[in-house]
Amino acid sequence: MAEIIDGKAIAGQIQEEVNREVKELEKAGVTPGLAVILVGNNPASVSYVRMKEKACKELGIVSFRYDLPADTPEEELLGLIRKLAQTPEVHGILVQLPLPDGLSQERVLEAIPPEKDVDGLHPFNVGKLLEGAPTFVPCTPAGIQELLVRSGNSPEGKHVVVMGRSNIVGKPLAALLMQKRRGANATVTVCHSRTSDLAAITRLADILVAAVGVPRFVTADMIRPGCVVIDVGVNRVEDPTVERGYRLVGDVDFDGVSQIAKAITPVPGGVGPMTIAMLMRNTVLAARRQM
Ligand code: L34
Repeated sequence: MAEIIDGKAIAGQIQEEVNREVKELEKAGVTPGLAVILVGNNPASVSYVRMKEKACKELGIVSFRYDLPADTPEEELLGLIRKLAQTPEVHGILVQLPLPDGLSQERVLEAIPPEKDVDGLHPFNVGKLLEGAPTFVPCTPAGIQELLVRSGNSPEGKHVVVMGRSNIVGKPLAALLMQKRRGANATVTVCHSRTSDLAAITRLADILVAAVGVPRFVTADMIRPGCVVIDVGVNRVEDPTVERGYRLVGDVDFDGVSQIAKAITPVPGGVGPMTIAMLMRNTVLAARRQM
Protein backbone atom coordinates (compact mmCIF):
# COMPACT_ATOMS: atom_id res chain seq x y z
CA MET A 1 0.00 0.00 0.00
CA ALA A 2 1.37 3.39 -1.06
CA GLU A 3 2.40 6.09 1.35
CA ILE A 4 -0.10 8.96 1.21
CA ILE A 5 1.54 12.33 0.66
CA ASP A 6 -0.27 14.78 2.92
CA GLY A 7 -0.52 17.96 0.86
CA LYS A 8 -2.61 19.69 3.46
CA ALA A 9 0.04 19.20 6.15
CA ILE A 10 2.91 20.27 3.90
CA ALA A 11 0.91 23.32 2.76
CA GLY A 12 0.39 24.14 6.45
CA GLN A 13 4.17 24.11 7.01
CA ILE A 14 4.72 26.45 4.08
CA GLN A 15 2.00 28.79 5.32
CA GLU A 16 3.76 28.99 8.69
CA GLU A 17 6.95 29.98 6.89
CA VAL A 18 5.04 32.57 4.87
CA ASN A 19 3.41 33.90 8.03
CA ARG A 20 6.85 34.49 9.55
CA GLU A 21 7.90 36.41 6.43
CA VAL A 22 4.74 38.51 6.61
CA LYS A 23 5.66 39.47 10.19
CA GLU A 24 9.17 40.43 9.05
CA LEU A 25 7.74 42.63 6.30
CA GLU A 26 5.34 44.14 8.82
CA LYS A 27 8.34 45.34 10.84
CA ALA A 28 9.55 47.13 7.73
CA GLY A 29 6.12 48.75 7.39
CA VAL A 30 4.85 46.66 4.49
CA THR A 31 1.67 44.55 4.45
CA PRO A 32 1.50 42.26 1.42
CA GLY A 33 -1.68 42.74 -0.62
CA LEU A 34 -3.31 40.40 -3.13
CA ALA A 35 -6.10 41.38 -5.54
CA VAL A 36 -8.25 38.46 -6.69
CA ILE A 37 -10.60 39.01 -9.62
CA LEU A 38 -13.42 36.57 -10.25
CA VAL A 39 -15.48 37.01 -13.42
CA GLY A 40 -18.78 35.11 -13.39
CA ASN A 41 -19.80 32.53 -10.82
CA ASN A 42 -18.43 29.15 -11.83
CA PRO A 43 -19.03 27.18 -8.59
CA ALA A 44 -15.53 25.66 -8.44
CA SER A 45 -13.93 29.07 -9.06
CA VAL A 46 -16.10 30.66 -6.36
CA SER A 47 -14.88 28.06 -3.87
CA TYR A 48 -11.18 28.38 -4.86
CA VAL A 49 -11.35 32.16 -4.60
CA ARG A 50 -12.93 31.89 -1.17
CA MET A 51 -10.09 29.59 -0.08
CA LYS A 52 -7.53 32.09 -1.34
CA GLU A 53 -9.16 34.91 0.63
CA LYS A 54 -9.24 32.76 3.74
CA ALA A 55 -5.55 31.88 3.42
CA CYS A 56 -4.69 35.58 3.05
CA LYS A 57 -6.60 36.41 6.20
CA GLU A 58 -4.88 33.64 8.19
CA LEU A 59 -1.43 34.82 7.13
CA GLY A 60 -1.87 38.58 7.54
CA ILE A 61 -1.98 39.30 3.81
CA VAL A 62 -4.60 41.87 2.77
CA SER A 63 -6.94 40.53 0.10
CA PHE A 64 -8.85 42.75 -2.28
CA ARG A 65 -11.63 40.83 -3.98
CA TYR A 66 -13.40 41.88 -7.15
CA ASP A 67 -16.50 40.01 -8.32
CA LEU A 68 -17.53 40.91 -11.85
CA PRO A 69 -20.55 39.59 -13.76
CA ALA A 70 -19.94 37.01 -16.49
CA ASP A 71 -20.97 39.51 -19.20
CA THR A 72 -18.43 42.14 -18.14
CA PRO A 73 -16.97 43.86 -21.23
CA GLU A 74 -13.30 43.06 -21.68
CA GLU A 75 -12.38 46.77 -21.61
CA GLU A 76 -13.87 47.04 -18.13
CA LEU A 77 -11.85 44.10 -16.82
CA LEU A 78 -8.69 45.48 -18.44
CA GLY A 79 -9.45 48.87 -16.84
CA LEU A 80 -9.68 47.29 -13.39
CA ILE A 81 -6.36 45.48 -13.91
CA ARG A 82 -4.70 48.73 -15.02
CA LYS A 83 -6.03 50.49 -11.92
CA LEU A 84 -4.72 47.71 -9.64
CA ALA A 85 -1.40 47.81 -11.48
CA GLN A 86 -1.01 51.36 -10.17
CA THR A 87 -2.22 50.70 -6.63
CA PRO A 88 0.83 50.43 -4.34
CA GLU A 89 -1.04 48.43 -1.65
CA VAL A 90 -1.70 45.70 -4.23
CA HIS A 91 1.46 43.65 -4.72
CA GLY A 92 -0.14 40.72 -6.55
CA ILE A 93 -2.96 40.50 -9.08
CA LEU A 94 -4.70 37.23 -9.87
CA VAL A 95 -7.50 36.69 -12.37
CA GLN A 96 -9.19 33.38 -11.60
CA LEU A 97 -9.37 31.08 -14.62
CA PRO A 98 -11.14 29.94 -16.70
CA LEU A 99 -12.67 33.21 -17.92
CA PRO A 100 -16.23 33.22 -19.29
CA ASP A 101 -16.64 32.94 -23.07
CA GLY A 102 -16.00 36.17 -24.91
CA LEU A 103 -13.07 37.34 -22.78
CA SER A 104 -9.57 36.84 -24.11
CA GLN A 105 -7.41 35.06 -21.54
CA GLU A 106 -4.34 36.14 -23.48
CA ARG A 107 -5.14 39.87 -23.45
CA VAL A 108 -6.25 39.75 -19.81
CA LEU A 109 -3.10 38.00 -18.58
CA GLU A 110 -0.90 40.35 -20.60
CA ALA A 111 -2.50 43.35 -18.87
CA ILE A 112 -1.08 42.25 -15.50
CA PRO A 113 2.32 43.86 -14.92
CA PRO A 114 4.90 41.04 -14.71
CA GLU A 115 6.08 42.25 -11.27
CA LYS A 116 2.54 41.74 -9.88
CA ASP A 117 1.90 38.49 -11.77
CA VAL A 118 1.80 36.13 -8.78
CA ASP A 119 0.30 33.39 -10.97
CA GLY A 120 3.34 33.46 -13.24
CA LEU A 121 1.19 33.31 -16.36
CA HIS A 122 2.26 36.53 -18.12
CA PRO A 123 4.30 35.65 -21.24
CA PHE A 124 7.27 37.57 -19.83
CA ASN A 125 7.33 35.37 -16.74
CA VAL A 126 6.65 32.23 -18.78
CA GLY A 127 9.74 33.12 -20.79
CA LYS A 128 11.77 33.69 -17.62
CA LEU A 129 10.75 30.26 -16.36
CA LEU A 130 11.84 28.58 -19.59
CA GLU A 131 15.12 30.48 -19.39
CA GLY A 132 15.71 29.35 -15.81
CA ALA A 133 15.80 32.94 -14.56
CA PRO A 134 14.15 34.06 -11.29
CA THR A 135 10.42 34.67 -11.77
CA PHE A 136 7.02 33.88 -10.32
CA VAL A 137 6.51 30.16 -10.87
CA PRO A 138 2.86 29.22 -11.54
CA CYS A 139 1.31 28.08 -8.27
CA THR A 140 0.30 24.50 -9.07
CA PRO A 141 3.63 23.50 -10.67
CA ALA A 142 5.53 25.21 -7.82
CA GLY A 143 3.35 23.34 -5.34
CA ILE A 144 4.02 20.00 -7.02
CA GLN A 145 7.77 20.55 -6.88
CA GLU A 146 7.60 21.46 -3.17
CA LEU A 147 5.40 18.46 -2.48
CA LEU A 148 7.90 16.12 -4.15
CA VAL A 149 10.94 17.59 -2.42
CA ARG A 150 9.40 17.89 1.04
CA SER A 151 7.92 14.38 0.95
CA GLY A 152 11.36 12.90 0.23
CA ASN A 153 10.64 12.22 -3.44
CA SER A 154 12.95 14.74 -5.10
CA PRO A 155 12.71 14.65 -8.90
CA GLU A 156 16.53 14.89 -9.27
CA GLY A 157 17.67 12.42 -11.93
CA LYS A 158 14.22 10.83 -12.11
CA HIS A 159 12.03 10.25 -15.13
CA VAL A 160 8.97 12.43 -14.61
CA VAL A 161 6.05 11.82 -16.94
CA VAL A 162 3.65 14.76 -17.08
CA MET A 163 0.20 13.95 -18.43
CA GLY A 164 -1.36 17.17 -19.72
CA ARG A 165 -0.01 20.16 -21.65
CA SER A 166 -1.99 23.11 -20.29
CA ASN A 167 -0.44 26.55 -19.86
CA ILE A 168 -1.31 26.49 -16.16
CA VAL A 169 0.04 23.02 -15.19
CA GLY A 170 1.63 20.72 -17.80
CA LYS A 171 3.84 23.12 -19.74
CA PRO A 172 5.21 25.16 -16.80
CA LEU A 173 5.71 22.00 -14.70
CA ALA A 174 7.80 20.41 -17.45
CA ALA A 175 9.89 23.60 -17.72
CA LEU A 176 10.32 23.76 -13.94
CA LEU A 177 11.36 20.16 -13.34
CA MET A 178 13.88 20.04 -16.17
CA GLN A 179 15.75 23.08 -14.86
CA LYS A 180 19.40 22.65 -14.01
CA ARG A 181 19.07 23.25 -10.29
CA ARG A 182 18.44 21.62 -6.92
CA GLY A 183 14.97 20.16 -6.56
CA ALA A 184 14.69 19.78 -10.35
CA ASN A 185 17.17 18.09 -12.74
CA ALA A 186 14.52 15.65 -13.90
CA THR A 187 14.19 13.90 -17.24
CA VAL A 188 10.76 15.03 -18.36
CA THR A 189 8.34 13.45 -20.82
CA VAL A 190 5.09 15.27 -21.60
CA CYS A 191 2.16 13.31 -22.96
CA HIS A 192 -1.39 14.34 -23.77
CA SER A 193 -4.70 13.44 -25.39
CA ARG A 194 -3.09 12.80 -28.78
CA THR A 195 -0.27 10.61 -27.49
CA SER A 196 -0.34 7.14 -28.99
CA ASP A 197 0.17 4.17 -26.66
CA LEU A 198 -0.03 6.38 -23.59
CA ALA A 199 0.30 3.51 -21.11
CA ALA A 200 3.61 2.42 -22.66
CA ILE A 201 4.99 5.84 -21.73
CA THR A 202 3.36 6.28 -18.33
CA ARG A 203 4.75 2.88 -17.30
CA LEU A 204 8.26 4.30 -17.71
CA ALA A 205 7.66 6.98 -15.08
CA ASP A 206 9.47 7.17 -11.74
CA ILE A 207 7.13 10.07 -10.98
CA LEU A 208 3.79 10.39 -12.77
CA VAL A 209 1.87 13.67 -12.70
CA ALA A 210 -1.75 13.42 -13.84
CA ALA A 211 -3.26 16.72 -15.01
CA VAL A 212 -5.78 15.66 -17.63
CA GLY A 213 -9.11 16.65 -16.07
CA VAL A 214 -10.76 13.26 -16.51
CA PRO A 215 -11.98 11.50 -13.35
CA ARG A 216 -10.02 8.30 -12.52
CA PHE A 217 -8.26 8.32 -15.90
CA VAL A 218 -5.03 6.79 -14.59
CA THR A 219 -5.50 3.15 -13.68
CA ALA A 220 -3.21 0.63 -11.99
CA ASP A 221 -2.14 -0.99 -15.28
CA MET A 222 -0.68 2.36 -16.41
CA ILE A 223 1.92 2.63 -13.67
CA ARG A 224 5.13 0.90 -12.77
CA PRO A 225 5.33 -0.63 -9.27
CA GLY A 226 7.12 1.86 -7.02
CA CYS A 227 6.08 4.93 -8.98
CA VAL A 228 5.30 8.20 -7.15
CA VAL A 229 1.92 9.47 -8.33
CA ILE A 230 0.84 13.12 -8.16
CA ASP A 231 -2.83 13.70 -8.83
CA VAL A 232 -3.64 17.24 -9.98
CA GLY A 233 -7.27 16.56 -10.89
CA VAL A 234 -10.11 18.07 -8.88
CA ASN A 235 -13.18 16.74 -10.65
CA ARG A 236 -16.65 17.16 -9.22
CA VAL A 237 -18.67 14.00 -9.80
CA GLU A 238 -22.33 13.75 -8.92
CA ASP A 239 -23.09 11.87 -5.71
CA PRO A 240 -26.66 12.03 -4.45
CA THR A 241 -25.68 10.28 -1.19
CA VAL A 242 -23.85 13.36 0.10
CA GLU A 243 -25.47 16.62 1.07
CA ARG A 244 -23.72 18.94 -1.36
CA GLY A 245 -24.60 16.60 -4.24
CA TYR A 246 -21.08 15.95 -5.53
CA ARG A 247 -17.80 14.37 -4.56
CA LEU A 248 -14.24 15.37 -5.48
CA VAL A 249 -12.38 12.78 -7.53
CA GLY A 250 -8.86 13.03 -8.92
CA ASP A 251 -7.51 12.08 -12.33
CA VAL A 252 -6.16 8.91 -10.71
CA ASP A 253 -8.06 5.81 -9.72
CA PHE A 254 -6.82 6.06 -6.15
CA ASP A 255 -7.99 2.66 -4.91
CA GLY A 256 -6.31 0.71 -7.70
CA VAL A 257 -3.17 2.81 -8.11
CA SER A 258 -2.43 3.06 -4.37
CA GLN A 259 -1.97 -0.75 -4.36
CA ILE A 260 1.03 -0.43 -6.66
CA ALA A 261 2.54 3.03 -6.22
CA LYS A 262 5.29 3.92 -3.74
CA ALA A 263 3.52 7.14 -2.81
CA ILE A 264 0.42 8.99 -3.95
CA THR A 265 -1.33 12.30 -3.32
CA PRO A 266 -4.99 12.21 -2.30
CA VAL A 267 -7.83 14.36 -3.66
CA PRO A 268 -8.83 16.41 -1.78
CA GLY A 269 -5.85 17.20 0.45
CA GLY A 270 -3.03 16.78 -2.06
CA VAL A 271 -2.01 19.29 -4.71
CA GLY A 272 -4.95 21.72 -4.16
CA PRO A 273 -3.80 23.10 -0.78
CA MET A 274 -0.25 23.43 -2.16
CA THR A 275 -1.53 25.67 -4.97
CA ILE A 276 -2.95 28.05 -2.40
CA ALA A 277 0.19 27.98 -0.24
CA MET A 278 2.39 28.83 -3.23
CA LEU A 279 0.12 31.73 -4.14
CA MET A 280 0.66 33.10 -0.63
CA ARG A 281 4.41 32.66 -1.02
CA ASN A 282 4.43 34.40 -4.41
CA THR A 283 2.45 37.31 -2.96
CA VAL A 284 5.01 37.85 -0.20
CA LEU A 285 7.78 37.60 -2.79
CA ALA A 286 6.01 40.24 -4.90
CA ALA A 287 5.69 42.55 -1.90
CA ARG A 288 9.37 42.14 -1.08
CA ARG A 289 10.42 42.79 -4.68
CA GLN A 290 8.32 45.97 -4.78
CA MET A 291 9.84 47.47 -1.62
N1 L34 B 1 -5.51 32.22 -12.26
N2 L34 B 1 -6.75 30.29 -12.02
C1 L34 B 1 -5.65 31.00 -11.73
N3 L34 B 1 -4.68 30.54 -10.88
C2 L34 B 1 -4.80 29.32 -10.32
O1 L34 B 1 -3.82 28.84 -9.56
C3 L34 B 1 -5.95 28.56 -10.58
N4 L34 B 1 -6.20 27.33 -10.00
C4 L34 B 1 -6.81 26.30 -10.82
C5 L34 B 1 -8.09 26.89 -11.42
N5 L34 B 1 -7.93 28.26 -11.84
C6 L34 B 1 -6.91 29.06 -11.47
C7 L34 B 1 -6.48 27.11 -8.70
O2 L34 B 1 -6.32 27.94 -7.82
C8 L34 B 1 -7.08 25.22 -9.82
N6 L34 B 1 -6.93 25.84 -8.52
C9 L34 B 1 -7.18 25.19 -7.30
C10 L34 B 1 -6.93 25.78 -6.07
C11 L34 B 1 -7.18 25.12 -4.89
C12 L34 B 1 -7.71 23.87 -4.89
C13 L34 B 1 -7.98 23.26 -6.09
C14 L34 B 1 -7.72 23.92 -7.29
C15 L34 B 1 -7.97 23.19 -3.59
O3 L34 B 1 -7.55 23.65 -2.57
N7 L34 B 1 -8.72 22.08 -3.59
C16 L34 B 1 -9.06 21.34 -2.39
C17 L34 B 1 -10.51 20.98 -2.37
C18 L34 B 1 -11.41 22.12 -2.69
C19 L34 B 1 -12.86 21.83 -2.58
O4 L34 B 1 -13.29 21.28 -1.55
O5 L34 B 1 -13.58 22.16 -3.55
C20 L34 B 1 -8.21 20.09 -2.30
O6 L34 B 1 -7.98 19.62 -1.20
O7 L34 B 1 -7.81 19.59 -3.36
